[in-house]
Amino acid sequence: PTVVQRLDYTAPAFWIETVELAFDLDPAKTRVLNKMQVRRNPEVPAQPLRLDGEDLNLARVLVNGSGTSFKLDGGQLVLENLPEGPEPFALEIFTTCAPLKNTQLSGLYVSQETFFTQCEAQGFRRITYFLDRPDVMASYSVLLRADKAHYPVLLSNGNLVESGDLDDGRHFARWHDPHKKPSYLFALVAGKLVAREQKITSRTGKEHLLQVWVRPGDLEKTEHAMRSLMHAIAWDEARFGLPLDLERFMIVATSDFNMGAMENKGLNIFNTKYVLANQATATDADFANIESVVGHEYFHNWTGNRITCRDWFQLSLKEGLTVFRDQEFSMDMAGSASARAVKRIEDVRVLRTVQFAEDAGPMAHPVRPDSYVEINNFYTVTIYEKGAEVVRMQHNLVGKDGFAQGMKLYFERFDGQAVTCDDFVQAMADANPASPLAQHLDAFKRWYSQAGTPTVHASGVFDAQAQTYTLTLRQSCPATPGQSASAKQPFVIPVTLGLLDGQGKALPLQLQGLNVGTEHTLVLHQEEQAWTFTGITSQPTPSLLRSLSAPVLLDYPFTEAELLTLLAHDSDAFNRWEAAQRLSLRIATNAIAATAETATEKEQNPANLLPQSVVDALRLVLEHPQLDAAFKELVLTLPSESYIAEQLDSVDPQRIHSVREAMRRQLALALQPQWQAAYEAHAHTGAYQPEPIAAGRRALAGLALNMLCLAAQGDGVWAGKAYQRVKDAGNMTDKANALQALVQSASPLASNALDYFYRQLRHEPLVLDKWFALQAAAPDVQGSVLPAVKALLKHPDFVLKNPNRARSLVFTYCNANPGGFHRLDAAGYIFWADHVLALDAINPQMAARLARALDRWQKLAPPYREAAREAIARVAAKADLSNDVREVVARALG
Ligand code: HT7
Ligand code: ZN
Repeated sequence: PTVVQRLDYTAPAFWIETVELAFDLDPAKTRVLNKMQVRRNPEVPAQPLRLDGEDLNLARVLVNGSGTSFKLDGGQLVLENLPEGPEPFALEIFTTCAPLKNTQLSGLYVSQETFFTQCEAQGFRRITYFLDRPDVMASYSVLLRADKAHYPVLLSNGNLVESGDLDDGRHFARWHDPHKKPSYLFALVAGKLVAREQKITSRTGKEHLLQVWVRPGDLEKTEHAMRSLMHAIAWDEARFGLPLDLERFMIVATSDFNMGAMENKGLNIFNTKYVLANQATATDADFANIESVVGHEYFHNWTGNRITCRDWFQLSLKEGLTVFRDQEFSMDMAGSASARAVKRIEDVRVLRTVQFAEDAGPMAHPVRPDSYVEINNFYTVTIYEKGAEVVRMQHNLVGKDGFAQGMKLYFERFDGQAVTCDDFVQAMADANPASPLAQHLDAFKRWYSQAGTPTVHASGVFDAQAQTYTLTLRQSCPATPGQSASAKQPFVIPVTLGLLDGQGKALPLQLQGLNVGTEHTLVLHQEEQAWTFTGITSQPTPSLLRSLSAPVLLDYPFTEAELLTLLAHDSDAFNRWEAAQRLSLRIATNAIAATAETATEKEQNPANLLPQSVVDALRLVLEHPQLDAAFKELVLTLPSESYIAEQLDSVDPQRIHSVREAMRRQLALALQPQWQAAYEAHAHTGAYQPEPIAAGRRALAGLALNMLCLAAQGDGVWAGKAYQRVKDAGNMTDKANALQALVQSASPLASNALDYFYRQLRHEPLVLDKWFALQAAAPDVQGSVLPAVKALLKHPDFVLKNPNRARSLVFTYCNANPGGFHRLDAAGYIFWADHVLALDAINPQMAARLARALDRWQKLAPPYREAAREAIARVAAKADLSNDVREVVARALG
């Protein structure tokens, strides 16, 4: 397979100025006539025009109305005898494709008798021959023709120009997009759909029509998506002065979709999971995700669509920035400082469990990668989440207003263009010339070019006589594929900190005689630097990297007393949570590492791993009269098994599982009265509203019920209450939490409850996904999960071809149930390999995502390691593997 290199970028040899597409939509054979105005790029030496194409049947090519010679070369259509000179010429290409056979869900496909397109990153070439690259921006006019009875709604980007009836029961619609766009933003939809509509007037007095299109019957589940869209529009205008630039903005939902959603200009296409919600079918997390994904796609309208990427190596230019924007949107919508902190903790949890693991594994790559085989493999947590952290650091280095100024300059310079990550950060620095970002710009850019998670090693020295506290920070970054540790240069790392006195009070900070308040951001830009705080009269406790001010690991030898002080008193809610995580993480990793000979007395008694001091501190949090329920739920949740695994050099997944379970059981038993009180105080939240305070209360009630069922070993009164709640709960959050409590405590009532849930909600596809996922994540009592998963594969509601369903069962088992997946008999790995191969024949993008479940096999302890390697090798040995899967397994094997 061809490796694409970032440094090989050259401008296109031709520009495509206008595109007129005419579709005769037919599921078996759709005809596409593509008329383009093309001109040579005078800045590039003359060469043949090479148009991308994939899975197309070519019927005819005309240049200025006449037939012409052409070649087909490795999927590309090559035209050599084109008019000389700078004048545009007309190029017409007539092709057909087979949407019904398109199980990859890239290009034009059919889902539930409706046509959809997915063109990012390289799906447009599966619709017609084209310069399918993001720096070729054209004006699009689209004519759609289809049978009217089967496809009464015909949608494409921009504005509806004309529509009407044709012969033979067919009809047409003509759309024109007033904005130039790259081909990856093209979209069409045709089918039996209905819309929730909303007219809005922007601040400038312009009228806009908003529509959310769904299948008939789903309309009442669109209220939250529409409300989220209206909030997103208002937010972008208020925070960044970016208005909606379209008369009509449409969202369409489909149940067959490879990712979450797609920001096609004016015609966003969404996975139903991120559109459809009512209280009976969607949890609080679903409601929050809908708000964030609707916001994310809408924000792309400026960051991605108005200014797009020069090439796919710049993907984080739009994705990192847009994730940062959706995170800020969700925080602003959440309102209170505590709710903002909760959102930040949730985001950091994903970053640390998934992105840090990616950064430490075989698929590690810089935020702006240097090479790829299959671009679809690079829609990663590094591009998205780490990319967002890199933008967040810029935001923090220039300040909120400075960031808004930087965005303004970015749009003044580049609106309507396809640009690079460097262009963004340069605009940010130029708009803030006195900022630390501008001061350290070249070094800051290393966040885009160097992969790996840096560690900040911190040490502090208190000098009682001099009344000073000297903090020394040193940074290091491990080797990553293609980048040795010694070749890496220092990153620019903003470290936001405070110092607490013995009573946990924030100390005033003085640096070089200057008062800098009680919180300050140090900028570590060399390998090692030290700062001396003056006027410090007693040994302080440092609260470092507040709100995770940089995507780094912190190595500081906290004492238990320091962590308990931070947990009880830090003014930074994030670091309070962090202190609890550190306390339990340390206990878990020590217990996991302990052998029969080295184990302490506590470690020999797994029922008692957490010391009384930690249990007491957690009890205080749980009983705290002022803390929000959502925050309590986060503090009382132990670090996940995969996060614990990341801290270890040699991973025995079963050992991690049993140690964490022992700690969970200890917390369940030790805090039983407090769990009961928490449940009783929060179990009933009144009329359902998907807002952060009530959602936090439901989350804490859910955790409490889980713990109460666990403490009772899944039996007795609490299991009975949970079962009743599965039956009675008036909202999906409480119902799903109660079902989870029964399943996770392996209660004898779990099976009846699952049956009840299924019978009640079997007609709701998104709820069925939850039902499959709950079972795939169940505890592995006597090796029961894999047989249960295999039985569910045969369930009449299971469809491997449907990505949501495959994710709910197969991906959940392989990615989210380490205790069930990492079996001593290797049957989990065999199952994984079978399904990577089965999926590869249907949908390579999905197969490649599943393939990543064994990314970290090198860390596994024997016998898991060898068994996992064998399974990966079996996949790699398959002859006709897709490039997608081949790239992942080849990198895994090293
Ligand atoms: N920009 C969108 C990416 C996306 C995508 C990429 C590859 C294959 C299928 C896809 N569906 C959507 C989504 C986003 O980040 O907003
Ligand atoms: Zn995006």
